[in-house]
Amino acid sequence: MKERLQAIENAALNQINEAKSLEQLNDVRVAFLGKKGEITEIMKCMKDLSAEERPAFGQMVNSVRQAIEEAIENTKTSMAAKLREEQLKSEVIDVTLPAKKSNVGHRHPNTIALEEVQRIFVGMGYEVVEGPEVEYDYYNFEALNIPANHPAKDEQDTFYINDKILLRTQTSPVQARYMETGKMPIRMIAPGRVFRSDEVDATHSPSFHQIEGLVIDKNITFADLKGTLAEFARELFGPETKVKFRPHHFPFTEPSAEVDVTCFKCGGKGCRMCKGSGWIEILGCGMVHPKVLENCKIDSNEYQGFAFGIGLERIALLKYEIDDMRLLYENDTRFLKQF
Ligand code: 2NM
Repeated sequence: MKERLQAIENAALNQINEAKSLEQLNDVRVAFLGKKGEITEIMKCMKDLSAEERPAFGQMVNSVRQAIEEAIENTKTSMAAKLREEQLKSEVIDVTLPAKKSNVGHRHPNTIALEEVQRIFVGMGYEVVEGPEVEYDYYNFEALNIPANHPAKDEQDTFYINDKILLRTQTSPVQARYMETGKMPIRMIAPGRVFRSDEVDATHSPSFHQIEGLVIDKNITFADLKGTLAEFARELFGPETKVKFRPHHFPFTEPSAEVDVTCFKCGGKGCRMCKGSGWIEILGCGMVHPKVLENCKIDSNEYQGFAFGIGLERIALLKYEIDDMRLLYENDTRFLKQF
């Protein structure tokens, strides 16, 4: 009996030694310690032994079982360690390799110009207000005193969604909506994307950006308009900048004007930048038409105001001396990086 047990132990230890994988090791465990394994089998001999022989036999079997279990456990541990080592070797990371360069982006010239304009007006106490790009015909045209037969309303110039809904052609509908709320006084700018059915060229795009301003209060005059825009021009183009108001026509303002500034490049002498005139046009403006005030539920006897509209791209092109608007939309990083 003793010899048989010893033979079982030897055989088991041999097979454990030879096992090449965790699976094979498990097979050995089942063959010797499993429910139908050799150890279980030999335990059945117990019944043939006398009561005196049984404890010694039981101890022997247990010590063989323990030896096998231990051997399996140890082999398992060393196999796992070896496996892990191989895995680490195959997944080696070279920490001395230079890191991938991450490209930090930078603000678009439009954004830089917008933030500059916003900074100036916020500094004068203006609120920045946004509104929908898809707008009612009513707010885009009718409320602003642009009649149904006005050429701007032509399908040639405006993107219509249907009879009543369109892509806004200006940001003044934001101001019409704001006036309707009845919050007085108003000092606001409305920046945002606008749409006009234009062919793309160096100075036109079907989608561009505007910043429109609006001030409504008691006793607002054209002098307030002039002073405000002159200060704006000086902040944007430098303290020596002069402004010139040329009479113009807009349906939503009366009187209306276009504003030129002295060329920031030549100071007014005339150069390539200002095409020799010494002046550069930068915006349109005027006193808000009483009809617009009434349309927006404001008593035009009590309140007056002025408004202006600035093309953002125009300011960006001027400030950064870019000669083609398309460059602003191509998003070639080699170009954008320069500003
Ligand atoms: C311009 C020129 C003149 C303008 C008018 C209004 C409103 F909502 F008060 F009627 N907002 N913006 C305006 C006036 C815009 O753009 C060249």
